[in-house]
Amino acid sequence: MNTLEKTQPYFKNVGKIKFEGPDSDNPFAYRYYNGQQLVRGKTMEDHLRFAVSYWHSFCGDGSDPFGWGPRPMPWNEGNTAEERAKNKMDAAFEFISKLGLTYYCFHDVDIIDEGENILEFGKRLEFISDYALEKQAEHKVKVLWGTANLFSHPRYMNGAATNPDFNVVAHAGAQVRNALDTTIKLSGENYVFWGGREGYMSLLNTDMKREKEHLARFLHMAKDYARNNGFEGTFFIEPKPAEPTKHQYDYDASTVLGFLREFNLLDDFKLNIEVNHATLALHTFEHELQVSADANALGSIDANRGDYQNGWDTDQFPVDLYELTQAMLIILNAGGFQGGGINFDAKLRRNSTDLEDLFHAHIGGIDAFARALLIADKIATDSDYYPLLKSRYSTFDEGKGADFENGKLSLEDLAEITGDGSHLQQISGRQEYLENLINRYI
Ligand code: XLS
Ligand code: NI
Ligand code: NI
Repeated sequence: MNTLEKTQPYFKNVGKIKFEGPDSDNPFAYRYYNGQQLVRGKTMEDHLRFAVSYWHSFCGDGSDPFGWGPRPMPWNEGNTAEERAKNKMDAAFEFISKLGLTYYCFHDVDIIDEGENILEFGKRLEFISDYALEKQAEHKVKVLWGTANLFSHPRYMNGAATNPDFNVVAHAGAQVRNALDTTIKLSGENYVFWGGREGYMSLLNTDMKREKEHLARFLHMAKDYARNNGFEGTFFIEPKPAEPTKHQYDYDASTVLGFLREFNLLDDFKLNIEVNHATLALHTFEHELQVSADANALGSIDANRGDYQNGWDTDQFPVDLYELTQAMLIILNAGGFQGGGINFDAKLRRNSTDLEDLFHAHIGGIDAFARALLIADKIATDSDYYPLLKSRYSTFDEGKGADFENGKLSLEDLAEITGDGSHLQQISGRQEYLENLINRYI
């Protein structure tokens, strides 16, 4: 008996997850996510574009700095890297299609082990991407985005594109070229750069200006290569302020937008906003979404949640309706994602060791987002939320306020208009009213 017969299907106790409505008491069903349901003339599936992330769901074994991984991963069996990679891919596609989802996201090293060197890694990627093409066709599953892991291997300890040693930068380039080839071959819709080691631990040994210029040069090369090889999707940068380095160059959405503008990359790059990275930067998720949307650069999101007591990237599955509703209000108002979707960059807790736990985690996250979408849509259509927000700025809609916005006034004009200042009124910001309004619709 070979390994395949022994272990497949991997998730024997779970069938296809279906929509059963809010009253269902089946833990393996959706209560709110109904892919084909129309919301504002668009299906829920098209609004949300959920993706499963390969690394957390099929590679992470639950290890932490204090102990090795307790997680059972029956798909890790196999005598060769190729066999193990195929088993893992079988498990991934079984899982994605049981959830009824359309997308997955991957790093190059997630889908097959690197092997001895970059040349062997390239051959292995060709092998496993052939298999991925078969699986994608069979299950009607697509790639939301691909990426290269330029942070785990010790060779990148001083950075990848920002490494002070050109030889390492060149190696990173080879790895990105292969990851782009793989993404293009699999018709990946987007490509992500998360600068895991692009930052510094100490300024004493860092020429920050030169490193950032190298990063920009590298991104231009990657973009040019992909465009010349038929890639029409969007590139995303995923901001994160710290961890693993003390200070990462892609600190937050504003910093990344400034960088993209400075180095003339804004036509091709948008942002991938991760909840737990926003909170690490001491912003809310909504803040980062709004900053991106205002720059017409809200590309995609990595859905997860931090922990109020722990100050690191805990990557828990999203559950908080109050926060997600506020996020969905911004996403809806921005007209949705530019090319991307909702990737669950989230992992099971170390002590969640049943195979079924992966289903509970995703079902919970999917339903929480679906519900937030429905609530946000109701707030947008039935409540006075948007009119109230707009009316707060109504003094700029006509007269002198409009002249101000249109650049028709000088500072002297402002002084003249205000006179002795006696006509100023006290106008409430009504924060508590608005906070209650969100709760009223949940
Ligand atoms: C890590 C990042 C990573 C990226 C992809 O914190 O979130 O998972 O999403 O490299
Ligand atoms: Ni992420
Ligand atoms: Ni993260």
